[in-house]
Amino acid sequence: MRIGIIGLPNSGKTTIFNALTRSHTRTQAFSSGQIEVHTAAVNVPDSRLERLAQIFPSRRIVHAQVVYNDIAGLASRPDRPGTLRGPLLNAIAANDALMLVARAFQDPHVPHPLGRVDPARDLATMEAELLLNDMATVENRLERLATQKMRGTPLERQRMAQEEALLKRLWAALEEERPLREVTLTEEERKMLGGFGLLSLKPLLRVINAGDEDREEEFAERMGPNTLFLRGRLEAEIAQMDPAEAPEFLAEFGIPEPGLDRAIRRCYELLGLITFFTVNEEEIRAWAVRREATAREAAGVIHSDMERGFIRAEVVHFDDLVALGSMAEARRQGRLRLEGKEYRVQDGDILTIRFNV
Ligand SMILES: Nc1nc2c(ncn2[C@@H]2O[C@H](COP(=O)(O)OP(=O)(O)O)[C@@H](O)[C@H]2O)c(=O)[nH]1
Ligand SMILES: [Mg+2]
Repeated sequence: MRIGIIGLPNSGKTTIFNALTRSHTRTQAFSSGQIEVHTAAVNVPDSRLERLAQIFPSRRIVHAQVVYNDIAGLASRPDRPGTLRGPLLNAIAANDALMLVARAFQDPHVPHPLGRVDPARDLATMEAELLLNDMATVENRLERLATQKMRGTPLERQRMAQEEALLKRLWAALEEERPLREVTLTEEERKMLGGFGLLSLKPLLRVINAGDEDREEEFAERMGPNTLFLRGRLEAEIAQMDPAEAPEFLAEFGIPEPGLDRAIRRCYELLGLITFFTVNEEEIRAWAVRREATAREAAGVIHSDMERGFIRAEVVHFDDLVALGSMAEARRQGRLRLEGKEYRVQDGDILTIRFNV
């Protein structure tokens, strides 16, 4: 899973990137406005892996991973929103979800590109920029279709007519200032739009980057859906600490759970992801798959050969295995089942895929 961190200059994107990835990327009070991308992968915390390691000793633990991209350069002139092109558009479009950072911290030493701290306005500004950008993308595509649809085979013309109808629907939503993620689309329509780099189609997590002394309650009424409250600088400092010392600081500042964990959990919810596990002779591993995925789809997350050659899955749920203590006991009690390709994978399932190639 790839998450793009975007926001106005000086909103604290790099600070939050550091907090969420335990990185040490330099932050700067005067942004250059240049396109700049920092990338880091982090393990998805999941204490069930450590528990499984007690049942299956001397195996390597492999976490699922999230990749964060800290992307500078969007809305470097918020007074004059532009249309994104080339590398910046590609850098944003390459993510599965976007994290939009809005500054809420006050600091006279850090200039605000719009003069005054106002996170609600900044979120609106940035979201409008994503919409405008999608309008330009849809418009370009419609113009190109208008000239192309006279040509081609009947089948090609039919496909282009379908695409045109779909794009007109998207255009209507954008004109009403509705982001494309609110438009109901079929799987097939999503595929059709896959390569277009439509930014408002991506799941969006809004992040309020507050000062060290701010409290979440103060922002409660301004926090819309899919909004995460983070004290970026504080969280970045805690993320650099010796893990043994961190709990005391978290308690002192009333942070129930580090931002790193909370952000990932919110992204899983936003993207509708669940976790399943595999165990073999060498490793115990966690994987992410969309909720409602079938056993066959889950196999495809591991390897495309496993999806193609899928025969069946042996399934035991983490809770059952932990309660019974071993695979042998789970088998004896009938909790280790054989499931077919249509089985809906549950969060916490441990899967062994049988397949042939
Ligand atoms: N006081 C305060 N300063 C912050 C906070 N978050 C970021 N900053 C400062 O704001 C400036 C810009 O931060 P940076 O993360 O580089 O913003 P970016 O341009 O969005 O990547 C830096 O000087 C940071 O130290 C915060 O929560 N509180
Ligand atoms: Mg930065």
